[in-house]
Amino acid sequence: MLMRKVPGFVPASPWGLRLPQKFLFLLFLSGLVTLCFGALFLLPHSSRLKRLFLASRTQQPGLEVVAEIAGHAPAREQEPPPNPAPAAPAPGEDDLSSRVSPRRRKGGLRRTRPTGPREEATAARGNSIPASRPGDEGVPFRFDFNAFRSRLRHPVLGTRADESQEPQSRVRAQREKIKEMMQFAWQSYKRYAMGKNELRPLTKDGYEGNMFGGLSGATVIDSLDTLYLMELKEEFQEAKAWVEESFHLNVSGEASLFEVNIRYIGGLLSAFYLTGEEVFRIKAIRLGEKLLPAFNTPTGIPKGVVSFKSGSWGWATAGSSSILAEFGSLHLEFLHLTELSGNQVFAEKVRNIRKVLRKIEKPFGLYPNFLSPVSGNWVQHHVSVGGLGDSFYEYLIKSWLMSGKTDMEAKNMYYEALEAIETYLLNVSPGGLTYIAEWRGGILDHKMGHLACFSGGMIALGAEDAKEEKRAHYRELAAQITKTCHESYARSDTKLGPEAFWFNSGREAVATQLSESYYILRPEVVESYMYLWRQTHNPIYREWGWEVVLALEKYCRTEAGFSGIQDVYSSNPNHDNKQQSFFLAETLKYLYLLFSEDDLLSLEDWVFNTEAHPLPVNHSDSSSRAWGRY
Ligand code: DMJ
Repeated sequence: MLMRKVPGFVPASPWGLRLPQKFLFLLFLSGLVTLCFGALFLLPHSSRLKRLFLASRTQQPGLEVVAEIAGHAPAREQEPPPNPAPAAPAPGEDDLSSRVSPRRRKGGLRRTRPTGPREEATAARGNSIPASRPGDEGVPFRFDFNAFRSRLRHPVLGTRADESQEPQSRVRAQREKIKEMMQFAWQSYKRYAMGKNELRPLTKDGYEGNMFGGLSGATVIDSLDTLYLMELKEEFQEAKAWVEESFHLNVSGEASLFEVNIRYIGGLLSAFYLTGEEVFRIKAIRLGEKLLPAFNTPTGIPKGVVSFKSGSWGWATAGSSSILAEFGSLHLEFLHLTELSGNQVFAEKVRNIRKVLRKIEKPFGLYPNFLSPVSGNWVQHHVSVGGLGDSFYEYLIKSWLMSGKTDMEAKNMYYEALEAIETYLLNVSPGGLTYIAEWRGGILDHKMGHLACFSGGMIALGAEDAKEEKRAHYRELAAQITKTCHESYARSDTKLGPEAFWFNSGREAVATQLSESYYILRPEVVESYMYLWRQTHNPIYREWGWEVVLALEKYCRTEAGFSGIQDVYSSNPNHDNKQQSFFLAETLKYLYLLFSEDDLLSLEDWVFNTEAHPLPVNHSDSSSRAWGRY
């Protein structure tokens, strides 16, 4: 013993210490214990020691969702530290499952969810998040990506048969040209606006807009799957790195529920299903959770605007009606959020929307564009297959297809709605052009918006599952509507189509005023060309698609990216200084698919959300989490 070797030391007790010395020793010992315990609180989040000792203070992820359903407001997210250092956890640490409390608690307890970039990066490395099915408490959720991939009927990127057989074919050169356009659009964005929502090519800077509640990088997220399928590998890695390092969810603005869903959630979901990279799955789910307060209305029909400031009920201030195309275009993404999280809340929210719509009386079987989320009644009788109504119909037929043809409710609603549209809105002009008019309480506006031109593709897509006696009719209807939309392009000086075109006073398929003559790089017409090509293989659709490519190059390409134009009837149009993110997500993707083999993102395996982000068809058995109830 050390003390026996000290000269002059006389032991005074069995422990060999005198009273003052004993006291000093105890004081030292208690100081040491206090120091060690206090240090635990100063350790980084990732510390194994901290998890071991403080586990009981950590709450179960996902509980804020439970609290929200119960009407409690989620806790305000913390701001991230400025210039946070990248997290460097030990191998095996930071799996979200390791932070799951073994017991679910009552009384509005909340987990500490990843908020800042550091926490998000940490969460993304984990491969499991907690399940929220009854009986699954504490069981970490895992999505079996390999099992999902093994169920696909075709390789994601196809077999590329034409390239091996016809390496120098015209179609290959056309496809390469479209790829070059994507590369140019991406590089311009990256150079002048990386991280902003969209590029302004004339002023060579970025633009955030006011639709995304403070979220940034819409172009990055919208581009991921297009870059991936075009095999622009370096660019895809740049986009992915930005999502990992710079896509932060701790924002507090007011956002469009619809736009965030179709662009961000849709883009992240697709990126995950294409690559299996966890960062996309985790961020999609976290962002999905941030959208849930929008559903806190008396009917459960979400308001159009969601406040990311936690807990606020924005619906009362956001106007009294919700828009059909907005609350009707959540179904595909929300089912996949449930599929990838195990959390039924997402699926329940959209099933409730369906239920409300199913019950409510429809004038002549038509769905008006505005509904009160408070009373659950239609607000006015304006019906449109263009803006305000469009993607609601699209999501019905795609819900049927995405469910692996088990969602009979969606199927019936789609064909019933289409019958009503045909009966009351469909017209043929004196010049023989078929178009879908807009309906205002029984009076028709004889116009079609550019947005309505997606309907050719939708009707083609739905034709195959219609009643036998209607199939040929729907194929023909799809072809006629698509031809009309092509006419709206062909009758302009630029060979690009206006925002809206009329069938009045002897003028057909043209805009009648300057305010409707602009083209903002929209995809709907080439979207229909793509579906009609896949259905018929009629070369006319590739010819028409190529006309669009040439027109985009001639009138929309600028030194620093692509821009919309203000007047399609001018041979020297002014630019609008905006490269819309949907140009990279949709327009270029649909063009590329039009010049590709049918098994590149085969329609047997994938449905495209309304922002052209591919989501997989459910090929699994009926026990699947999101589709189990059909
Ligand atoms: C896209 O964001 C989506 O296609 C949406 O459904 C309608 N508008 C734009 C493209 O025009």
